[in-house]
Amino acid sequence: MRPGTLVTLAPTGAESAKADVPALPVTVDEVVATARDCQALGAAVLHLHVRGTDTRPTLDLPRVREVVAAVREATDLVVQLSTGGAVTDPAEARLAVLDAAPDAASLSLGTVNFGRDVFYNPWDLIVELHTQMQQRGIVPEYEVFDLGQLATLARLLDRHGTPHGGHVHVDLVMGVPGGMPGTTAALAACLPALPPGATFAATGVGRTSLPVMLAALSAGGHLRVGMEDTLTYAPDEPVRDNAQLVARAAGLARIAQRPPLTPSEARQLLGIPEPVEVPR
Ligand code: KMH
Ligand code: ZN
Repeated sequence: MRPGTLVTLAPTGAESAKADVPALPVTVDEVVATARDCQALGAAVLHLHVRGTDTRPTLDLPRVREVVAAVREATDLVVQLSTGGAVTDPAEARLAVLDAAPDAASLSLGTVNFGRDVFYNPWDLIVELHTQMQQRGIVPEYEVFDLGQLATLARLLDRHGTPHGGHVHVDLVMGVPGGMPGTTAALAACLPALPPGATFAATGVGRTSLPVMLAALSAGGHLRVGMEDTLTYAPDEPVRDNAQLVARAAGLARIAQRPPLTPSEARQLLGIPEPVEVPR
């Protein structure tokens, strides 16, 4: 496979309110338009948190299925549903999003303080998500908020086997208040703890977005960007839209001489089969 960068778009998240951030895509049409624009700019994977018609985060299954179907119809992106949800979501509802049969899903590897909240990820939930994804043919992206969670990943793979698709892909989520900082030193500390053969992406929350992106590229890593994590493009300059963030990431990937992977190449990398062709 050619050297390239997997660009994952995380357009919405569960933390920001539409009233505070009008550019946040929350309706089906807004999510689809964002996904389409960002695919054209170099995104290959969509990390998706769904919002209800009231614009608030929801794990309501019919709504999740509706958004997944709409994105699939309009784009070729790998659809990766969040099983992290919002900090208030119960474990059962987070597991139930797997019923929407995404290509991939996030799997957070440990409990972490999340600002003033706690993002709750006990061992039994981690194992349940990992096992259910294996059984359902869903490829996990392991979300790592702190160095010790990579030891949890090693234990998980050792005790419960490799994920569906056979490839381990990790996203280092850096700069969450309560997790590891978004610094080159923290990213470098994670590298020796990655499982053999694993690939990694990195995401820097808030003002750590740019330094984490540069550190990840310099270490051969992939990128996740989007308004889930970043609402300020530069000091005193709010992000205009998700496309602005994807364009910057794709540009840096080209400068690094590892241009963005296509969705098809992303599937190859992650061990996800091509979707069944639906005429559009
Ligand atoms: N919304 C955060 C509490 C994930 O999507 O898997 C958790 C999160 C991680 O965003
Ligand atoms: Zn997320």
